[in-house]
Amino acid sequence: MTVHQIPNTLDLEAFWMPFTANRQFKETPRLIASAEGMYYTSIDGRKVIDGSAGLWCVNAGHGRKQIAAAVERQLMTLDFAPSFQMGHPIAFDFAKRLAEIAPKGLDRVFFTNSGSESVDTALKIALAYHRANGQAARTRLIGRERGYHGVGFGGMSVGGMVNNRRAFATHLPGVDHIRHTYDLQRNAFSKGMPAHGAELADDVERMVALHGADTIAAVIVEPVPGSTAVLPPPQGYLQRLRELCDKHGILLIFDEVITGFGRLGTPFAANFFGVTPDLMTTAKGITNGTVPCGAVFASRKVHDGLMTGPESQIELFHGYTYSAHPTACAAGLATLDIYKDEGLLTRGAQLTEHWQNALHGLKGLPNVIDIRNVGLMGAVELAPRKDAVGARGYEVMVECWNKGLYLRNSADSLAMSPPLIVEKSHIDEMMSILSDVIKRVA
Ligand code: PXG
Ligand code: PLP
Repeated sequence: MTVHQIPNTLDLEAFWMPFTANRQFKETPRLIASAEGMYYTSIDGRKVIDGSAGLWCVNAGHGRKQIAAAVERQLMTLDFAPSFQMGHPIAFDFAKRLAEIAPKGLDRVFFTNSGSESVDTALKIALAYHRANGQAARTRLIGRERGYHGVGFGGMSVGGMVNNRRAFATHLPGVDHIRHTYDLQRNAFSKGMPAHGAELADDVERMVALHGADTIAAVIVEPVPGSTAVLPPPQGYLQRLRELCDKHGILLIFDEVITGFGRLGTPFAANFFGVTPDLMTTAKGITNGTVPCGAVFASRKVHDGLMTGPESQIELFHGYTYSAHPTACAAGLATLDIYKDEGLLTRGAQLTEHWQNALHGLKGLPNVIDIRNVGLMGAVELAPRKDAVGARGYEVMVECWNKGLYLRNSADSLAMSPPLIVEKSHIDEMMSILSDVIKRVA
């Protein structure tokens, strides 16, 4: 296997890289110099197609001048404004525009700076909501195995990816997890939503039997887990989860940090699946990945449930210095304009079939044990090597980079989700590189 090697003229030591094998990377770095449209350019001048929309965030493609211009204009006009007991107009404009495209009923918007902050915010809102409504005993938070909800203590606690938890022994108390829905035996090579597993939602009943419904504040799930390499929900699963949460007075939180802003060919996964949560967390695509920003969408029930007490009183003791940062709002408004003008929030629907066929065309290649897809998300699962889980996935990822395709590997799963400006020819280019690499490396 060749590993992309550059002359080590840059000093890479000081930057402690996130979610990276630092020592391995610094031996054989993969450095990106620029990006335009669907492509990165590496520092040695190679074009690399962006198969994962950056980190699932560059939904309108790279180098959008309209966003850059809006950010520059904003920085020159109002670089910062406090949002605690003060306001600036475009924050309200941005929230209103977001509310207009949100799933029906989720039209109250709380700003954060990232997916992790959105998750911790939503969990805190859920706790505060129950307390304000006379149910202060509802403090338990239920996540799901194999879930990813960012890296704050809240998100880590409800998350269910073992590596993200193991080193940090301390979690929030009173957290539990329902079972994940990945079932290779029954559902391998499903196209779209798998047929089996709706009954796994009944795990909520197990939580209720074990802990008592009156102690449970919220259930949080990704409608389609992304970080654990794209696990489309079984048919009927999310509907059942919604019914059970309603039955037991539990708030349902959809973590749409990845699935939000058009990734499934609908504005949000809630639209795609026809299931509306009480709270919805977003980030990433909200500014096309340009300026850090996140937002929690709340139903009127939740929002109004907290607008109680004397009017002079702060209703929610929560917020970030950079909540509704002017540059994030400017970037976000320009992003929403692009999504609207180019129809990007629904464009994926026209490409889903081509995407599905192209991905499933990899079936039969060596060591490919599963292929999954929904909307414009997809994953190829490789069999782990004996005694070296993740090695095959990592080598394929590196070799794809060398051959001109950027994708994400999670152990031996390869996850892809291109910018929503993708053309069929780009999809074919991605699959052609991936197929060659799997044949040689896997
Ligand atoms: N919730 C979900 C569902 C996510 O996917 C977060 C919360 C946290 O967002 P921030 O902005 O704090 O990173 C995420 C982030 C990958 C990958 O390749 C996924 C994420 C981030 C980086 C890489 O799987 N998801
Ligand atoms: N740490 C200190 C010492 C602070 O003063 C603040 C905010 O004022 C924070 C942390 C939180 O920072 P942020 O609001 O950017 O999340």
